[in-house]
Amino acid sequence: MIPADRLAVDPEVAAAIRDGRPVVALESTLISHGLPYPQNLEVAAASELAVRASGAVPATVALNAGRLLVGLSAADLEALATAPHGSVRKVSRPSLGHAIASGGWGATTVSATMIAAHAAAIRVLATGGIGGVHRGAIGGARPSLDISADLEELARTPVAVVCAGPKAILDVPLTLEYLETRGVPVVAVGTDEVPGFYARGSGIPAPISVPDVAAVAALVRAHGALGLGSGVLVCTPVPEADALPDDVTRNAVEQAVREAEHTGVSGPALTPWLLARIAALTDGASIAANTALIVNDARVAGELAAALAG
Ligand code: PSU
Ligand code: MN
Repeated sequence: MIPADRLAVDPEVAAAIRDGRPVVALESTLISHGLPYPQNLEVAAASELAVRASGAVPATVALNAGRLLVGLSAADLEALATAPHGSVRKVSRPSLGHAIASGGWGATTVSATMIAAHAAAIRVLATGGIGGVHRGAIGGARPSLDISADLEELARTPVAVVCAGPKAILDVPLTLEYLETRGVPVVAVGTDEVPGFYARGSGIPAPISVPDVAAVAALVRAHGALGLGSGVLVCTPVPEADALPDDVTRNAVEQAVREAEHTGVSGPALTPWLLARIAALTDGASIAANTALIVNDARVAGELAAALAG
């Protein structure tokens, strides 16, 4: 458990949690490492508004001066979004202790945001796309074994994470296998396919499919009541109007992954590198899809939190 002196919960967020009103945690790595300025700041603000429009209180999570902040001010969001490249750490479970000890700003990935949310008794989190099993992680001449800490966190921390599917840069079938092995339910809302991040579909049947957010809430409640300890991965497709054409995505992702191999970029730097490269290869079209799906996820997460609180 995170000690109280390492956790700073914003007063509005704390009051909502205390009163049993709906709250949604929002991760911040997509602000510092996932999107360029000014789109990162726009999407952070729009996500908070989308959560509010759904009747919940937003709590963007980050780390500063040795404490996990649950709920950021507008000035905090701006500081994160405009920080010079490389000055904000990307913080996940393995790097959380070091980041706290070192001070300075840190942006939380899904795994670190889940830890903070759980410590603050927040049950719902929104992101763009979760991390997962990277292409080439398993098999091939030299497997990288690059598997996101997000997956292990979902296996051990009871928070519902709303996303638009695993990121398209990943090996999506292996990511789903990993989640199944580790006991994480993956539920798609309003579609039979696993949502494909930039695209509405992935061609992969969803392990669980439900018609609407009310049904997700029933699943999350039942899963939680069993005390199994794991989270739930909720996948909702990018809005139709904002989706990227399948061939555009496929070509850009394949080229970016090939270039990453040649360049030798690896570890926590890999995902931000790939997202930035895909943005360049698609002339920014991927950024428009990414921002739209993030805000949509925040909206759905707000509805889910409201349904769980009601
Ligand atoms: N969704 C996005 N953009 C992002 C991320 C999610 O649309 O940048 C971030 C999340 O913070 C997620 C992280 O936890 O990418 C995964 O990084 P890695 O593959 O290094 O675990
Ligand atoms: Mn990794």
